[in-house]
Amino acid sequence: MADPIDVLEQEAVAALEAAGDPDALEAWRIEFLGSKGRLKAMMSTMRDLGPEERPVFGERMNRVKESLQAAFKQRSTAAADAIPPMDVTEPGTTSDLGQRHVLTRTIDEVVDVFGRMGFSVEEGPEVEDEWHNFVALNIPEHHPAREPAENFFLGNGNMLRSQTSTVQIRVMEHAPPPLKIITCGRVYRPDTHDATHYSMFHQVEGLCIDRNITMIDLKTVLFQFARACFGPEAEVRMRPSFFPFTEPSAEVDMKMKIKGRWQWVELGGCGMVDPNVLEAVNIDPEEWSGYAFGLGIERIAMRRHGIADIRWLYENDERFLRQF
Ligand code: FA5
Repeated sequence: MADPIDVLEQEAVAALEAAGDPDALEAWRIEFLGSKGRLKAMMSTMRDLGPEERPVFGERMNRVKESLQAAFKQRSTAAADAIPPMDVTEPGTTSDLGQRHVLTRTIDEVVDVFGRMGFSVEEGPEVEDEWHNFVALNIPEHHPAREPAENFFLGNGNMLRSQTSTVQIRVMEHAPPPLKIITCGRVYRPDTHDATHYSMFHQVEGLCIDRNITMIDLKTVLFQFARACFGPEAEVRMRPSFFPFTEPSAEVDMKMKIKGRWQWVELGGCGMVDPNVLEAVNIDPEEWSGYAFGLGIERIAMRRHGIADIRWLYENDERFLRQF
């Protein structure tokens, strides 16, 4: 009958030779040398032997174990050497890059154009109180702009701001004139969604307070903006209008080429800051005057990029957004 230690050793050596990769080598180690492996199992049969056979058995088993451990180490080193080194010059896997939303880019461009004309950027909260959204802006209590149907009131005296003109007040409350600022941000109105209206949209508001400011300064700034934004042939037109916080007031139209045809497009409102507004923030209207304007940023982006429907800006359809 074959000696069981010899049989185990031969089987182990043959299996080790057949194990070609790191996974197979690890499986071999567990099978033969592991704590529940075959060598351990055979070792435990020693207790069945007589006292004179035990040392011989133990010594043989130790030799087999040491020889298998050495063979395993040699095989493992050889297998590791056989793995081809990583080629760091190979092209990596690429992932899809995102890009900034067309509205974010438009805001950056608007800030850049006004920045070059000396306007600094201010910010204000989207949750506002009625003082900043209406009262200080000379919008009296029963004015139609304060109707619940025209606003998102929050029920605690606060509301979602309906215009960025709120930031005019916040800036003038905290900084003395002269002032030359813009602010870009979201505003909210319960308007029905259609191709040109959304219930959340963005405005850029400008405010300049200094001595001897006139409508000419206002028109010059809007004209420079139109040219920077819509090309060197763009023009600006002001149509008389009414806003409670400016006097006189005007609608701002810009003339631009759309699909090869020159068109006047309404972008916002503007005017000379009403003396009542200056008084509400303790600025002396006898000494200081200024202009303000507010333009719709979606409308600017739509005209610049030929986007026919404002709703597309908010659908998050990558096929649409990737075009810009
Ligand atoms: C105002 O909001 C005034 N605060 C502008 C102003 C500022 C006047 C400073 C004088 C001095 P108006 O409600 O017209 O004005 O809105 C300005 C622009 O916001 C509009 O011309 C349009 O471009 C844009 N806008 C208005 N409603 C929407 C809407 N529902 N969706 C998208 N854009 C809109």
